[in-house]
Amino acid sequence: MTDSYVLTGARLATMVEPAQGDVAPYGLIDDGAVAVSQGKIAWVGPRSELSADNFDWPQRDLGGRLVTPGLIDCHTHIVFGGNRAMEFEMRLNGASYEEVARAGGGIVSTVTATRTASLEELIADALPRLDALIAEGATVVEVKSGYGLDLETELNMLRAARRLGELRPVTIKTTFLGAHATPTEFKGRDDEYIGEVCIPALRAAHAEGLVDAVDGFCENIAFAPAQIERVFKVAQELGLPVKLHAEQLSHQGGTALAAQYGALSVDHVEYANEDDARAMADSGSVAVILPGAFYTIRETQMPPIEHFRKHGVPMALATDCNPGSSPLTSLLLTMNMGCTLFRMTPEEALAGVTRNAARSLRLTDRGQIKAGMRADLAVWDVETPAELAYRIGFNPLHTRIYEGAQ
Ligand code: DI6
Ligand code: FE
Repeated sequence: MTDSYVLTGARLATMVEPAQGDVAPYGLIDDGAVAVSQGKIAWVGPRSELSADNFDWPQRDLGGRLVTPGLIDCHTHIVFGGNRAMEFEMRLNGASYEEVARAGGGIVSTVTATRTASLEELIADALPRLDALIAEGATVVEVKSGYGLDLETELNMLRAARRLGELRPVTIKTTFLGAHATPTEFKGRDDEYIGEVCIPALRAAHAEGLVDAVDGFCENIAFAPAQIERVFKVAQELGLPVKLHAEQLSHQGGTALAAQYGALSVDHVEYANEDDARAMADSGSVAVILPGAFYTIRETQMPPIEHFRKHGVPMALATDCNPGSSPLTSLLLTMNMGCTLFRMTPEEALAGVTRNAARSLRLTDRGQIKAGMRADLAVWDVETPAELAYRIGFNPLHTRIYEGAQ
């Protein structure tokens, strides 16, 4: 396609912020047009308002198809070595947690496989996962470290993530997650791990330009708020934004800590309470809802969606793609799960993988179809936006447009 063109015959789910309360659901424009130039959106509106003297560029009629912003997966761990199918099978054959652990299962096995893999292998293993996301219209994918847990492998994971963004037409945002777990060699010495490995690795990764944000896992099986805070302090000193896996399996107070540090997002949050929701509203943090993990571990505590709604906390939805608790590479299925498991509305689900996901990554030019934004778009063979969340295991993507190019 030429540099400048106009898409017509499009039903646009613009997903613009309903700030004035005068926007239709989904920011819908029924018979819309989008003018694209130099990879950016130059104009958006009803086709009837598009005049030849405005945008006299080649037109492409989309035959009434639905157009949304390109999808954004704002929480993934797609870079890792090996997989955990063996332990999945062992458990379903009745093995206990201890038996799985003794057979070398659990997060430790992924750490071993990730440390053993070369940079090229990490990239090659992650590509099919990334391609699955792209095939459903993803134009931005966040990728975390956290399966290296030593300096060199944490850096390698982030290098692999950056390389993915060069190999595919997609924006990769990298997140340092050194505080994901304590590796076996530091067993029972969490504080030493934070001081001797995690923080030096963060500094080294930042010095190499590999870090867009800093994350941690605040949980009784991972790190306490005081340990996470040590990492957040360094992030703050380096001028890096923070986010946190918090209140996934129990209430540890991670959300309050994250809010105190102005976190971009607090993720999982099944066990968050109304005070946490208030704190997140005050700090402007996005609640990243991860139904794939909830489903996989057969959690029963639902995230407090009502509190988030009541206090105006923006909600995002993401795959949490990881080999243990969420081997999921579909944002469409994630949307369906957000609706069916958590009673999110289809409009909240779509906002969760577009506008609010962009916000959780501090991407100010994505996630909405609006003049000035990047022309990252998804064209779907559906009539209504609710169809995206409604179907299970069906991919109606027609065309994906990345920075104006198809
Ligand atoms: N939350 C989770 O559910 C996992 N990590 C995290 O931060 C599980 C990671 C794994 O089991 O590999
Ligand atoms: Fe995660």
